[in-house]
Amino acid sequence: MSVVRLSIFFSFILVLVYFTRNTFGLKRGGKPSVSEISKRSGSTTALYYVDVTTADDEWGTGTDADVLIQIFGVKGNTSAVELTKSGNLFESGNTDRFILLEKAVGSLTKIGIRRNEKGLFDSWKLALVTVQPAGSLVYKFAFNEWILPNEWVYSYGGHMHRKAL
Ligand SMILES: [Ca+2]
Ligand SMILES: [Ca+2]
Repeated sequence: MSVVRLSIFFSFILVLVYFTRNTFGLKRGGKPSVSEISKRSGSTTALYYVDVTTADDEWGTGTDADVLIQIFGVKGNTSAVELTKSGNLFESGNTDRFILLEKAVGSLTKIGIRRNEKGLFDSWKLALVTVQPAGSLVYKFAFNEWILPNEWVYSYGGHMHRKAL
C-alpha cells in the first residue's frame, strides 16, 4: 500500500467511527443532560441561597410538612422545587438555609410557597423567606401568615438588601 492509499484508508476509518458514535449517541439518548437542555433553550442556571424563617409568635408555628418553593423573575421562573435537607426543618423560630441550583430568572419579582399536610400538627406559620441569587442582592419576601395546605401562597415583597456574605 502506498502512503496515499494508507492515509485515505485511515481517513475512511475515522469518518466511519465518527458516524457510528453519533448514531449510537442518538439511539442511546433517553434523557438529555442538564447542560444539553441549557444549551438548547439558551438559558443558564443560577445558585440560590434560600433562608426560610418560621414564625415563633404563636403556638404550633412549626411543621414537618414538605415545602415547595417557586422563584419568579423578569426572565421567567424556576420549576417548583422542594426545600429539603437532613434534620428537623421549619421549627418555631428557626431559619433553615437551602441552596438551590435552578434556572437563572434575572431580577426577582415574587416567590411562591406551598406545603402539604405531612406530619402531626402540620399547620405552619411562615415569617419570612430571603432569596439571594449567588453574587446578587438579597431579596426579602415577607409572609407572616399561616400557610394553608396544598395551595400556593405568593409574596411580592422583594425589598432588596445588600448583604455581605
Ligand atoms: Ca419540622
Ligand atoms: Ca404546626
